[in-house]
Amino acid sequence: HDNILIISSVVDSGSGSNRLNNNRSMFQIQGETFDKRLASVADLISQKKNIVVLCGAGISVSCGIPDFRSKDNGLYNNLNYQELGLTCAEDLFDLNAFSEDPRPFWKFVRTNNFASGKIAPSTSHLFLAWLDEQQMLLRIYTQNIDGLEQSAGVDEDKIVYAHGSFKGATCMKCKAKYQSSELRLMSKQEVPVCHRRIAKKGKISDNTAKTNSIEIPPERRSSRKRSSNNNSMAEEFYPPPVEQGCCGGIIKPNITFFGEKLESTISRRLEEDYKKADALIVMGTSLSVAPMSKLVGFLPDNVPRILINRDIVQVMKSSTQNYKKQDEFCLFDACLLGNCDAVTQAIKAKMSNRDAKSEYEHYHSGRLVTDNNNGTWLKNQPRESVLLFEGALLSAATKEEATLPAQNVVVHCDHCENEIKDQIFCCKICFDFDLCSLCYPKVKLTHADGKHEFTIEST
Ligand code: CNA
Repeated sequence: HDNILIISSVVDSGSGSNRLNNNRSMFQIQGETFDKRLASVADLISQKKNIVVLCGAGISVSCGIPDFRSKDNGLYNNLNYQELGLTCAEDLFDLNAFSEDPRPFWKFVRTNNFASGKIAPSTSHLFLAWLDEQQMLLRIYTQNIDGLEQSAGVDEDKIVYAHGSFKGATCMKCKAKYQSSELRLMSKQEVPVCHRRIAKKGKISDNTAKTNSIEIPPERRSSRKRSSNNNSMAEEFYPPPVEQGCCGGIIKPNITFFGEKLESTISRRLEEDYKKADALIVMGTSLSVAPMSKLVGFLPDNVPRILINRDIVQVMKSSTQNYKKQDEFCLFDACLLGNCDAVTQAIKAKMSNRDAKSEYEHYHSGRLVTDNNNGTWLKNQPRESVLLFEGALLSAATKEEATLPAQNVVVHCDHCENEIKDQIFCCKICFDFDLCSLCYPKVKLTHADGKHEFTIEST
């Protein structure tokens, strides 16, 4: 699990679903009209006191921060990576690429004001703050690194930054910690470097040598190939000069790059929340980055799951952690497809029982998916559970775009930290705990006092 895993595309699961077929208690969207079905979703949310939210880049798109994978405006399709000095857009958040040359990343951060603290939260962020105010929110697991949930007013304790945030930074060399206010100033430099004084005599940064390049163990290095002939910034990177006696190490914001471990506290927190969660709202995420994508399958089956996204997304059943079985999918109890700002505004209006026209006009153009009979419906998601809002994209549900996710999965043993190359022993209880065949025999006895069962998978 240790690395963030990329599952490249949404998958169509063929017929049937675990949740529907097993007759588990499932929330039914009631009503013949769009308005009644929306009210039904709003009613459901209103009754909950411990809502878990899993959110992603989509909720910050209206703040001017592009997501990764949207075909129209997403970074992966639109980033001028060559101009930045990268081989591909995915390298922007790749630890190996950053360690080789942090300039593209920092240039991107400056251009997009990531560390500036100047970006205002969206209606969707404010909706989350409102849920918190109503004491309905148990936790937000955000994959976003922009910190806008907190800017919107959500209590800090209610937010888990699954992939870290710009609220702090660390020197890669001496591990000195920097606060967001310091990071804000430092991020104006081409590459922020550590200005902490070195206490004792030792290595002092020398700008003629790569003394402050980031050290990452070879096994964590990405296998992605880089071209040698890229572009304007392709000349060798040397750390900027630093004052004598200062560390000079490269500063890395406290965000999780591809190729890095997620903090184990995230899994522990989720395991605690498991017992309390009474609803799950998934917002603005393609669910293509594991392990967070597994949260949807991890929560108990009787927890209603609501999707707010431009398109339908699906994930594999994660409790078995079986990435290869096509037929193990979780379905959402309701899919509210469209721009999440319009959707959240509509839900909030319904929950507040307000019918002022101005509140309604954002979603009065809303439709039931049954009104939209174009194309073959390929997803398992029952049509009656899908509501369409402004900005909805149905193509993923009606076009056979992908059948299987690319198995670009790297799993590391939670004990020895080596990459698992053969069998993976996955804990059935923990959110994200895997062992290799060498560690399994000894660790299974100590892990949770030997009380947790494991399943076996092959890589
Ligand atoms: P993604 O894979 O790019 O998916 C975004 C999803 O949001 C897609 O399914 C879109 O259809 C949907 N979407 C886009 N715009 C809207 C909208 N206005 N309303 C509703 N839905 C919308 O991004 P994920 O978050 O799933 O991937 C996780 C990555 C993205 C994390 O590691 C993040 O760090 C990373 N990321 C974060 C930010 C940020 O912090 N704002 C920006 C870009 C990428």
